[in-house]
Amino acid sequence: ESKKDWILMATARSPTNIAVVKYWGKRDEALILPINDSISVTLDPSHLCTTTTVAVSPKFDRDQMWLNGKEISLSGGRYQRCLREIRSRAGDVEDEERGICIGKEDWGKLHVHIASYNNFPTAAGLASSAAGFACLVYSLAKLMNVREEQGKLSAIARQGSGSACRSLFGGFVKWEMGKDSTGSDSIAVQLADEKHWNDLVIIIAVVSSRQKETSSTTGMRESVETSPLLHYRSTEVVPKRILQMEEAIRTRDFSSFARLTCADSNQFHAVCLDTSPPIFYMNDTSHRIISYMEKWNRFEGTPQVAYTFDAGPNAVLIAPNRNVAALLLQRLLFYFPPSTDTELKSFVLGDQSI
Ligand code: 2P0
Repeated sequence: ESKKDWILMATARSPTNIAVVKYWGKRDEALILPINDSISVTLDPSHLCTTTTVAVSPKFDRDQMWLNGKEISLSGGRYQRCLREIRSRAGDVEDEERGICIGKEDWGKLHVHIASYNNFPTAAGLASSAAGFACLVYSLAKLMNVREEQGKLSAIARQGSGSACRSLFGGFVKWEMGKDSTGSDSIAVQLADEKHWNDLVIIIAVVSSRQKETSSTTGMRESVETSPLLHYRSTEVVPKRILQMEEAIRTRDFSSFARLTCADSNQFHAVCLDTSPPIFYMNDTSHRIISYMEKWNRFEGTPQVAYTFDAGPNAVLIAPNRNVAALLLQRLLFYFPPSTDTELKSFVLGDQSI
């Protein structure tokens, strides 16, 4: 057996996250620095997650990556930046049993193979870049023995995709926009872990699995360039809303949490409409879901469910507990029978599943 036959691997799994105070707009496109803070909930890792295995071997002659079994190009700036940032922080790795010894100076000469899988259909129109880059950065850091705090790793994942920095933590997570021009303080911090409020139930109604027409990256660039509402939102609205949301999460105040979540989703889509040319992410079914939820909440007097929509028509619905979630599912199935274009998926925070 040749001395060059060894291979070393690491595997990681990262869930996606759903923003309740949204990130929309960059102040630095290359470093992916946002114009406001954002807050998200990380989903249970058994749903909507990416699993990535990274391997290193002296036999590999170039970096290569496969997504769901199909080779994809690593030549994009975002992949290159993540790889470079991790390599520059690589440590020594020793496997005495197998006689493998990699000094930190060796990592620049070694190539990696990356195999990544999403446990949900990529075509389902659900965000995959957040889980994907979080998982890539975390698995590479493990392989290369990078001894950085999770916050530092989040700043690297951020350079792959902004929302990815928030998937490095479970529970409720804040992405602090930071002040620094290098992005060193634009990092994710955990506000509360996944046990803090684990009776919340998140239901994702897949309204359409069509690929969105305007990518988030392009959409937010156009909003920054043309929307006066976005400027007002990022300077006047979000700073206060972040404080209120932190308080609602800390005290598990579902009414406030739901009001803030819905208001923020609606303002984000208002910004999209305020962009020139306007961007439409929601469709008629999305609007019908909002009307229905608003009616239900108004009828009960206090919010029973929160809704939020990202850069697409799919609804993310949050119920305070399993009883309300069951009622919600029942009603959704009545108003939007699965024979139409709405497909229901349920996701639960914590271990249980309905
Ligand atoms: C969010 N979205 O906070 C917001 C809400 C979509 C709507 O983060 O250019 O894929 O890679 O930084 O992270 C989607 O944007 O964009 C997103 P890039 P990303 O979750």
